Amino acid sequence: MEKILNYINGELVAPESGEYLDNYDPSRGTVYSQIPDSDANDIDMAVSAAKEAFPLWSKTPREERSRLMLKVAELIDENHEMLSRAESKDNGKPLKLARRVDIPRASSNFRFFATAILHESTEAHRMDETAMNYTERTPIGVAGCISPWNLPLYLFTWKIAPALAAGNTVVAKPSEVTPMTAFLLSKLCIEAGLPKGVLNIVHGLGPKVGQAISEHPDIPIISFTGGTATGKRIAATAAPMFKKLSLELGGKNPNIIFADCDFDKALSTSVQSSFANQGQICLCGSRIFIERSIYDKFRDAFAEKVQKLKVGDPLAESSHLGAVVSKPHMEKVLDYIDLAKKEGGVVLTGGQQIVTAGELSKGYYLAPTVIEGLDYNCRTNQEEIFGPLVTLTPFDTEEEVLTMANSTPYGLSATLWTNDLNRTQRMSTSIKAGVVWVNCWLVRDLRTPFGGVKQSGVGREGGWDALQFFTEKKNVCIKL
Ligand code: TXE
Repeated sequence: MEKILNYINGELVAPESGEYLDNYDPSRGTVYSQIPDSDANDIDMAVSAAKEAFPLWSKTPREERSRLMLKVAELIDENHEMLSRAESKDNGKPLKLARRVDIPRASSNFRFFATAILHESTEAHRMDETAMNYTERTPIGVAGCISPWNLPLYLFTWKIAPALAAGNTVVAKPSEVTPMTAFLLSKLCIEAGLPKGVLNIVHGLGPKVGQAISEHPDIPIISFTGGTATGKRIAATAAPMFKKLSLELGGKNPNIIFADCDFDKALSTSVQSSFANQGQICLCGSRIFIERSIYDKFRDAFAEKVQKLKVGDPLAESSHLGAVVSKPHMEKVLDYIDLAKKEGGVVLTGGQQIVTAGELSKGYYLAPTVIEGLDYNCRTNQEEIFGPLVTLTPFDTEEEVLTMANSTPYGLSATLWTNDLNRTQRMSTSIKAGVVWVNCWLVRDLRTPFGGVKQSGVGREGGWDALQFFTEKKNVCIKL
């Protein structure tokens, strides 16, 4: 059985403990590889390597940093099919989704930041005849990067690429639930000739390895993507150490549909924004609010489309949904379906585990589920579920739907369907979220800011903001 290894100081090494954890293929419910059960000792080794590599890497000319990162992007593209299959096997997502989204975005993350650093500028401020000020931006040191299981390589590279491009060295921890593509990336980094110690990847459990990153005195900056509860724990550890933090956390995103929308576009995109990646994208629109005059028409058409979605083998071209990422996560979503029923919800379609015969019989499959009739304030509509479950709620006025949309502890993204320009401006200004999509969903330009408000996190990642996050700003004031 394949053993995943840590990538420390340019080499693939076993964990100090010699201990390993089982890694599951969620589509078949079977153990298919082993991951290092690393601990603080492995993080200490990784930090030493990263510290040693920092002086040279931070002074490596941008063109050279860019060249190496573009080589990694090129190798990701060359290994697109192998990485897509690994991603699908580790996460349970349809292979076609990994091919179309996850892996191309991983290489574009490296490509974007490898070229962004070649065009960076800074600022100067002249004080008449008194002084000239200029802003100097420098890399910070060893950056800690911790990522989740839902878009494994996509979000892992989203942190690593800007950190490296800015001239930091990195100690990174992928989710223990989906470690494989991070392991494959380390092999590609070796092949690309990334200098040793520049990037270090340590596998293992969050409370052990992730916590060791949060509390390590020689990691002054941490970029985290994951659940809000975990974000709180990281902040509690890192804040008293005055570490620089970027926390991309949970979401419970409203999808608001007005009667004047392009009905067919709103309908088809809403199926996507509800169930892509089995609903395991923090940007999914899990609460759908529909203007009352079109509620019945939308509800019936939506439920009919969802009912036709095929849940099955992630490797099958015909599958729209694959397996959810783990047995505990499947049980968590099933618990929420039970809760929704107790809170008065009516299941329009789905609501159950899907058990198929043959080799998929032990896989973690859930039917895409649509529920109506819940109060906007109930737990099902307030808590992040992060699975193939959405709720439908009618509304009459903009004020009413804004109250409901803004009622949760989260504020990550929102989707708005209307052709009324003034309403678009009113609503997008009043919605509490870091991203508002109008008549579209998940359209991303890496130059734009990305991140949530409230308990969806702090900091902005993606694009120029990420490069700013991974550098220190200094003002130099020169007497004229
Ligand atoms: O998160 P977890 P998961 C959120 C999504 C959902 C969650 C799912 O909303 O809530 O992420 O991902 C490590 N100290 N987003 O379950 O458990 C853990 O090992 C340090 C939002 O993986 O928080 C893993 O590597 N690290 C996001 C990582 O944290 C710890 C997009 C995430 O694990 C730790 C994607 C600890 N004490 C998912 N405990 C967005 N907003 O963009 C665990 N970890």
